[in-house]
Amino acid sequence: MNGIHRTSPNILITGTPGVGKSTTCRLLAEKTGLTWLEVSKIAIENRCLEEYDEVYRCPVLNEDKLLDGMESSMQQGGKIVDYHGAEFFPERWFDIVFVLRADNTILYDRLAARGYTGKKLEDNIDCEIFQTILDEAKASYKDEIVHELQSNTNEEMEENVNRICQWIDQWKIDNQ
Ligand code: DAT
Repeated sequence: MNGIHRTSPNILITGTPGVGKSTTCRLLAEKTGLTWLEVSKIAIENRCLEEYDEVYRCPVLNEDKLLDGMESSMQQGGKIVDYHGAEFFPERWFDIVFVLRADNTILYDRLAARGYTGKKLEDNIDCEIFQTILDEAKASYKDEIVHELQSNTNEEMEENVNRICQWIDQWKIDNQ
């Protein structure tokens, strides 16, 4: 099914908070003209956040409502989806999945700079150490479409963006 009805690919950019998803997606959208969809923002705009989880100090996401709201947009293709999770999207939505990774100390500094503290900071660092999102992506999509990319430095970010742009160009040639 993947890609058959689309003239431009759908890409999932995932990874622990702070690994560089937003920055990478912004650059990619500028370079390629594809549309960057920030799932966390869509969840707020479409009122998909429900009761509050006291332990994690964050609202609970109504996944079905979120997915229903994104479906027609995803069917059009040409979307770069940015989310810190990989498992609840329909597999058919994506032509490729990139999991951004960062070293723990670098990630720690980025999240501390963002104001994360205590359990929230520790949980996110653990998430990266245990490669939770990479495992989630591998469990949710075919192995051959899941790619891990290091995102510690600006040079690596630039390389990642260029690599994804090349992949998009090739996809368009292959799917004309
Ligand atoms: P995310 O969207 O995954 O939460 P982000 O794009 O907001 O991450 O990045 C968090 C911060 O880290 C931001 O200040 C930019 C910086 N950053 C991210 N990736 C980087 C990289 N590869 N090199 C240097 N800085 C990076």
